[in-house]
Amino acid sequence: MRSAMLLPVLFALQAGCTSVAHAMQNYPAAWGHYDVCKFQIYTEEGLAWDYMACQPEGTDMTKYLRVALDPPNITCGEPPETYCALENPYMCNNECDAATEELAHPPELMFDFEGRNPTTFWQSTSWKKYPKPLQVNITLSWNKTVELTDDIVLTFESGRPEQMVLEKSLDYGRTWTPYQFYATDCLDAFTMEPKTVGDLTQRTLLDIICTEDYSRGYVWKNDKTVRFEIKDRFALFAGPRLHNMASLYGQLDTTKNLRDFFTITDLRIKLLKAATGATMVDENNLSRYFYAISDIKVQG
Ligand SMILES: [Ca+2]
Repeated sequence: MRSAMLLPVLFALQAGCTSVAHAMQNYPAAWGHYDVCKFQIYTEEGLAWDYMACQPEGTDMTKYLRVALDPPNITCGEPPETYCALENPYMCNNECDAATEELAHPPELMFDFEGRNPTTFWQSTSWKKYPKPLQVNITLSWNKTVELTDDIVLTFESGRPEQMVLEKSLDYGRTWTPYQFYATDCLDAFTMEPKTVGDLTQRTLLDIICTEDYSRGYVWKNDKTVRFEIKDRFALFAGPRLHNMASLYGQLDTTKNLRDFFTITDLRIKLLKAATGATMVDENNLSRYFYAISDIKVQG
């Protein structure tokens, strides 16, 4: 994970995760609760050795999670439903039938291998109980602690939600804290000033923000992703001195707040308002509004 994410310039070549503390008197035998690893880096002066906390490679954590939906019966297809397109209320050829494999959209399709065409996706029932907005919680649980090493990326097959909160738990779902708020209008939805990760500084890199970057109305055809920007926050922590990025995890290990921030046992995606693509909701055609997610990426 380090070579892929934390060292975009240095291109660390990790030479195995063997402890070399016995050979390096200037370095501790362990860095926090990690052994110390020796690895090769490219610097402006050429190849050099550096030392840092041993870490396993980052891996696709969606292979190991348990997913729970709330309400539990919110997945489409029981009974079969027909949907209209968000951008065209007269285009109603989207069918969901839980009993037919080709027309079913169960939650596991958020985590299968994506790359085929057409995409596979989970889909909710449509927003039929207007004016109560369709709200869905998607909880991902690992039953162990996971250190995030890359951005969390959600890909929405229909429009991106107009309001959403990404939350995390560090105690197996007993308590939750927000990671990021997402809305077309942050002030209106959450009484928060809209910000982007670019507004954060080294001093404020653990601030919880509301962003409007991923909720813009009709452009969803071109950009379907909603991100939580782990890498940008890591880069803020490492600062401009890229040579120091190699010891990032060693520093993280001794900086509890930082470490806790990037560590989770569970994630919760609170979908609070589906895409409407318009200021006015078409109350006569609520089958245009629903959530559909084709992919969730969590690396750790
Ligand atoms: Ca999929």
